[in-house]
Amino acid sequence: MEKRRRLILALDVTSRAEAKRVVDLSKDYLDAIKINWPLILAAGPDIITELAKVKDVLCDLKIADIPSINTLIVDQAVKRGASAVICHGFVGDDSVKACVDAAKGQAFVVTEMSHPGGKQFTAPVADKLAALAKSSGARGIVAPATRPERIMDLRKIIGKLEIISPGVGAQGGKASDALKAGADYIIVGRAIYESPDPKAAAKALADEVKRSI
Ligand code: O7M
Repeated sequence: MEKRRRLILALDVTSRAEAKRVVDLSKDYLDAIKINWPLILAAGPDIITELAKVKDVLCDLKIADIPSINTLIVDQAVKRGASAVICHGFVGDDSVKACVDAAKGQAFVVTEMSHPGGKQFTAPVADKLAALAKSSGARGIVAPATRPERIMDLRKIIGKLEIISPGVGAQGGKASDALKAGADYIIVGRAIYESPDPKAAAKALADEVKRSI
């Protein structure tokens, strides 16, 4: 995954045609595309392969199962062209290690989630989840743009691991705040794909990124 534009599109649309439209309009401003269950279920897993021809694809399956099943899931995603996967850490170090190994290190571990409910169960253990990401050999963590101060705290725990940060735009976070707090990439969905002009929305974010790094 390139680290030039620092912008990852969360492509949570539910048709192949809409996915293609949004990607065509925004791709010049992206380093990667993150896909989640809505698009995979709507368009089928071949969408991973299709999008991987355009940009690096992060498969956000938020994998959270026993190690043997995690391995099978990651193998399927990688076989279809995923550059990286996203897994949960609360399932424990063996489950995370299974993802990291199957993805050859290209796994990100979710820590404190960005939505209000993220404070309830994930926030109290986020530091431990970040430490687990580090000890498991993961590529990085997912940390909330809605709470930039937590990005700073988590950075202290993970050192040079990467931080990808959702919550910009529709959830109220600001790209500049997340990047200044130490995020390597921002993840943005609705603020781009629900915009009447996804190209202009992606460009505005790219400009904000440039001003912030
Ligand atoms: O920009 P949005 O709010 O439309 O979309 C945010 C995306 O980031 C969406 O795809 C979520 O699944 C994802 N996300 C969060 O919003 N919060 C989190 O704490 C974690 C993620 C995520 O990407 O996890 C990997």
